Amino acid sequence: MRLVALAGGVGASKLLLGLCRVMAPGDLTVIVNTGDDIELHGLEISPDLDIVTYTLAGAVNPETGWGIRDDTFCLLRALERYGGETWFHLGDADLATHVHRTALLRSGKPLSQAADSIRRAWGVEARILPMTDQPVRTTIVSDRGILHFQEYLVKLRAEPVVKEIAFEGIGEARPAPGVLESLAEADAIVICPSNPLISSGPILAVPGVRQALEARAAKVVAVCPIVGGRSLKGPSDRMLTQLGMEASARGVARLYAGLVATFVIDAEDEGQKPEIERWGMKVEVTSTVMRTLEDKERLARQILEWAAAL
Ligand code: FO1
Repeated sequence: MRLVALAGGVGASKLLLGLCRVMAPGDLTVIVNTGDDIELHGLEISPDLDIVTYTLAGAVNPETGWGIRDDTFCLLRALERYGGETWFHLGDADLATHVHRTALLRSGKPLSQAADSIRRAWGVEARILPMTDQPVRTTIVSDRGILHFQEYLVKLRAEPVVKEIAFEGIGEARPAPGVLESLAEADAIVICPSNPLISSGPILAVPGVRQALEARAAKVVAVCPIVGGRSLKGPSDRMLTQLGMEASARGVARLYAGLVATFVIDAEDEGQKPEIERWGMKVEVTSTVMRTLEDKERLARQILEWAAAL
């Protein structure tokens, strides 16, 4: 089965790891959010692309879900002397990825080629595509001003109240090579359990992607990132609430109405199944919390079965 997955960072990569262990990884294409990308220390950093790559390579730091296992932080500590910005924790080995990507971009290569070069170097078989080659920046309009997404999330620990989310540059963005083609040709499409506002949201906002997904809606399975009203990872719950939406399976389903055939919710939210089904989606109920490798493989197997049934 040729599978395409739409992914953000940590939550998505857990499921992607499960998928790669229960299917031929070469049949998987991952379309990754790049709205979180940031330039720091003169380097181009693509956190979600790196999280997916390191996770599928078996190299991600298991304690954080981002960065490289057993990395050191000598460069960042040395930078403190000069008053450099050290709130974004870039490990030494991780920095090599950013140096390599930045060199490729500065030599005129697009981000999609840089991402491909990095995933090949890590021996990852699944295809990893950025949503776009053009720069898009997720910006948080908050009670503490206009913030880059990483400033909001990491520097200010998601404490500011979110008033609005903007994707700067989205009007000029075009789907990266392979994005529309893979969506059109996929046997099934999975929306990973990522934040619908700032992970799958920017991917769907790239001109042409939402329409491409709508055309394949009969083949789309989405996994809900909210369980019992709380995010599995990150600030999705509080962001939804602050923007006047419901932090629940129902609230996420409403955002995906018209895009999804099967919506996967956790057993804790089973009571919301009839209401979500009224929006024309089939609802599957299972345990969506992925703590162990077995959890990831079990959920991945179930998703493949539900996708095959579409
Ligand atoms: N997340 C943090 O909470 N703190 C960090 O210092 C941090 C550093 C970092 C470095 C490289 C990288 O690829 C990711 C990093 N992340 C960090 C994670 C990342 O910012 C977010 O989890 C994603 O952008 C959301 O998907």
